[in-house]
Parts: sequence; C-alpha cells; structure tokens
Amino acid sequence: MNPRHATRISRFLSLVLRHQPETLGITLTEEGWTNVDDLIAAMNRHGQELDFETLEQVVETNDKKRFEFSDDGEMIRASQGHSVKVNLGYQPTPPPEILFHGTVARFLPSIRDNGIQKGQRYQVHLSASLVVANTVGKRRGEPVILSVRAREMNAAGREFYLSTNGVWLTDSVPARYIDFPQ
Ligand code: HQG
Repeated sequence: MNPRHATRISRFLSLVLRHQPETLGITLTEEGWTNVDDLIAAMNRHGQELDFETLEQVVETNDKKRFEFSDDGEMIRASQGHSVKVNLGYQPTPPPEILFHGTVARFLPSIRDNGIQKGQRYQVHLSASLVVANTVGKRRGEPVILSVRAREMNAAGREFYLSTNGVWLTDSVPARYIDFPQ
C-alpha cells in the first residue's frame, strides 16, 4: 500500500478512535472499542474509502502500533492516546526504575510547579526508551528529556500501566519524582 495513503488513514483513525468518534457517527464502548464493519461502513459513507484488507494492513504496519483488533477480530480500538473518556482496562504493572518523558523547554517552568499532567489525554505518556522520548519531544521543538523515578513513585502507591503498544501510562507525575536536565 502507498505509505502516504496508510498515513492518511491512520491519522483519520486516530481522530475518530481517540478524539471525535462523532465525526463518523460511531460510538466507542467504555474500553474504547468499536465494531470493525460499522467503522468501515462509516468511513466509506464519509468519503474515506476503506476495505477490510486495507484496514488490516494499516493496523499491522502502523509505526507505533496505535490500533488493535479484539481477540475475535470483530472490534478495533486505539491502544492509547485518547482524549474521550475511556477505561482501557490495562492492569497495574510494576515499572522499570526510570521512565522518560520528552517535552520542550517552554513547558519546564510549569512542569517544575505542577509536575507532568495528562492535559487532554487519557493519562501521562512515558517511555522506557530515550530514543522514543526524544522523538515525542521533537514534535514540539528542541526536545528536553525528563527522567521519572518510576519505581520510587510506584513504591509510594502510584500505579503504572503498560499499553498494548508499549507506552507507559500513569495519572500524573509529581515534580518531586522528576530529574530535570541542568
Ligand atoms: C506537556 C504521541 C505544561 C507535555 C506521542 C507535552 C506520545 C505540560 C504536552 C503521545 C505539563 C502534552 C503523547 C505541565 C505536561 N505544564 N506542560 N504541568 N505537563 N506538559 O501530546 O506526551 O503519535 O498530550 O510535556 O508520540 O507529548 O499520538 O502528550 O509536551 O506517545 O500516537 O504537555 O502522543 O503519540 O502533549 O505525547 P501530549 P505527549 P501519537
């Protein structure tokens, strides 16, 4: 499949499966799922030409594995990144010692005061990989990487969740658990 076509479909899927299902007139279950056939029909009705084979390819080849099918293949959802209210049902998972968060310098004064907040998203996104955190930060400018003492946070009773596509999620990160670069 043409990569540009795949990216266009992926962007649109992110929009409807994470943020605005009403754009397509579809609904998400509490855990964020929607019926695959209904989604395909709604996409076609709204001028986003799509068949099952193409959808399967987009899900499989997506760079961050943003979408997943249910075990029976009937439903699809975004694995993380929602702004609509969902409960993805991930189980609390012990995190590694350190997790990283990629951001930019202009947010640092506020992060020093308020910690890392989830903003519009379901939860705060952290990553075990410096490379990934760097890429996330770069979307907004010169990346700044914050180190989060995740195991210490977890020991103090704050839960962490690992999404199906490998993103670490937590409700918020108080500033006292963050190591800032100089
Ligand atoms: C910042 C993409 C001021 C935070 C990525 C970030 C990721 C604060 C921005 C995923 C703050 C929120 C998530 C505070 C946090 N004051 N700014 N107290 N606390 N911020 O996009 O982590 O391509 O909601 O540092 O790859 O950047 O969509 O979160 O800069 O995995 O699949 O507020 O989105 O994945 O931005 O990115 P976002 P994020 P997808």
